[in-house]
Amino acid sequence: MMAKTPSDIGLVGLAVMGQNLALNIADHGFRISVYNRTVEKTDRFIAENPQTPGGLVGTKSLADFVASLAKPRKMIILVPAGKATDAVIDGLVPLLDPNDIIIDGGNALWTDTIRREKELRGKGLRFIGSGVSGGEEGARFGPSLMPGGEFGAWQELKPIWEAIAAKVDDKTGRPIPGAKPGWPVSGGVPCTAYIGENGAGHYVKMIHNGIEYGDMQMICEAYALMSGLLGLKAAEMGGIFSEWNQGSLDSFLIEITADILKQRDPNNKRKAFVDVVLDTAGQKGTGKWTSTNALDMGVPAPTIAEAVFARCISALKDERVAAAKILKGPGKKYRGSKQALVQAIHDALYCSKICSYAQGFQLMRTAQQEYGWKLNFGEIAQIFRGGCIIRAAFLQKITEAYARNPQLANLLLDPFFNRIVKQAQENWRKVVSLAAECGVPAPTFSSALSYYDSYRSARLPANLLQAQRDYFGAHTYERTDQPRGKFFHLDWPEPTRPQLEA
Ligand code: NBP
Repeated sequence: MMAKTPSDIGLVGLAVMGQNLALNIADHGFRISVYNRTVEKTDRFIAENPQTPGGLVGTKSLADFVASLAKPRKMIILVPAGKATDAVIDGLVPLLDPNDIIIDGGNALWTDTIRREKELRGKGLRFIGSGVSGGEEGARFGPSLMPGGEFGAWQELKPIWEAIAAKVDDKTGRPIPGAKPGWPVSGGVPCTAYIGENGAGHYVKMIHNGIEYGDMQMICEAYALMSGLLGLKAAEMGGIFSEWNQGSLDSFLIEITADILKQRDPNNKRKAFVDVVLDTAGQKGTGKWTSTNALDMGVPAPTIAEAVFARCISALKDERVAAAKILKGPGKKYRGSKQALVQAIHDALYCSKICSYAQGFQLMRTAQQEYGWKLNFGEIAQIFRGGCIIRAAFLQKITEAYARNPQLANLLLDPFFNRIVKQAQENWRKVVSLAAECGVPAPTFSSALSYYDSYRSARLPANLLQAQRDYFGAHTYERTDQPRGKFFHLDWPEPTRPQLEA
C-alpha cells in the first residue's frame, strides 16, 4: 500500500549499511522510504522496526519507491560500488523528474562519481557522491559523511546529513557521547560538510581509507616490535595501548587495539584471542586506489602504499612459511630498558602517523588542482574527528594547523607537528634501527622515516639519476648553475659494454 504522506528521503539497498543508515535517519524524525532488490529483506526490515520517530515506508518496486517521495526527490543508494550502483541508477532515471537528487553513499571510485554526475546533469538530474565512514555502528549512531556534487543539491540534503552525522566538541575535537554511543546528541559540530564538486566527496573518503590502512599497519608494527623485541604478551600490550589512548595517540583504532589484545580466545581461555587469529589480511581496494592515484599524480605517499603492500605480503602465507625455513635473519636481541623502548615505539608510531597524514593531505592538495576542486583541509580534518574509523584527538591538531595556515604545503611544516617530530625523532630512528638490526619488519615506520628524511633534504641523489637518464636515453638534465627549466644534454661516450645498450 502506498504511503499517504510523502517521505523526506528514500534509500535503496538494505544490507548492513543501508539498514543502519535508514534507522539513523528515521530516528532523527525524517520519514524514509526504503527499497531492496530482494523484497523479503524489505518486509523483514519493516516488520523488525515498527516504531521509529520519522517512520519507515517499505516499497516493493522502484516505481512505488519513487512515487512515495516528496519532490524534488532525494534517494540514497547503498549497494556495492561499480556495476550495481550503475544498475540502480539506470533503474531510477526513467522514473524521475528534473532536479531530483540521487545520493550515492557507497564506496565509489571518485572518477565514476565524476562520470555519473556529468551524465545525470545532462539528464537534468542532480547527483551527490557522499563518502560514508564508520561502518555499521557509524551508520546507525553517527557516521562521518563526505558529500560532493552540485552545491544546491547539498543544501537540500544538508539538514538530514547534519542531523545524522556524528558530533564532536568544537574545542576539544572529541566525540560527544549520547544516550547510546554517539546518539542522540544535542550540540556539537556535525562531522559532515560540503567537500566540493562532483567526485570530491568520494575522493576524500578514499584518502580517509588510505590513511586508515596506514594507521592500522603502524599499530600492527608497534605490536610486532613490542612482541619481537621485548617478548611482551598480548594482555600486557593491551595495557600499554590503553595507556597510550590517554595521551597524544588517543583514537578509536588505539582503543579497539587495546580491547583486542586483552581479549581471550573463547575456545581456550588460557590463550589470547589475537594469538589464534591467522596472520593474513585482506583488502577491498580503497588503499590500493589511494596508492595508484599517488603514483598517477606523482605524489609521494610511500607510507600508505607500504601499508597496502604489508597486506599483500601477509597474504603470501604459504610462501612465507616455506621461506622462514630457508631465509635467515640476524640473531641479535634487544637488551636495553623495556620502559625506554616502549616509549620509543610510542614516539615512532606518532611520528610515522604524522608522515602518513602529511602524505594523505598532500594527495588531496594535488587532487584539488587536478580536478578543479576547492578543498578546505581544516574542515576535512574536522569531519574525520568523529564517526569514522580514523577518528582521533590528533585530528584536532590538523584542523588547528590549517586554521593557522590554510595554504600549508605539508603538515610537517606546521610548528606543532614540526616540534613533535623534532622531540621524538631520536626515538623514531632508534626503533627503525633496532627493527633492522633485529630483523623485525617495520615497513611503514621505516618508509615514513625515509619520507621525512627525503622531504627535509635540500639535495637528493636525483642528480646522479638525471645523469644516468641522460647517458642512456638522452633525457637531458638541468644544471645547478643555470635557471630551472633550461635543459642540457651531454655527448656521452659510446657504451663500451654491449649490455649497456639493452
Ligand atoms: P553490500 O555492498 O554488500 O551490498 C548489498 C546490497 O546491494 C543489497 O541490498 C543488495 O540487494 C544490493 N544489490 C546488489 Br549486491 N546488486 C544489486 C543490483 N544490481 N541492483 C540492486 N541492488 C543490488 O552492502 P553494504 O556492506 O551495506 O555496503 C553498501 C555500500 O556501502 C557499499 O558500496 C560499501 O562499499 C559501502 N560501505 C560499506 C561499509 C561497511 O562497513 N560495510 C562502510 C562504508 C561504506 P539484495 O539484498 O537483493 O542482494
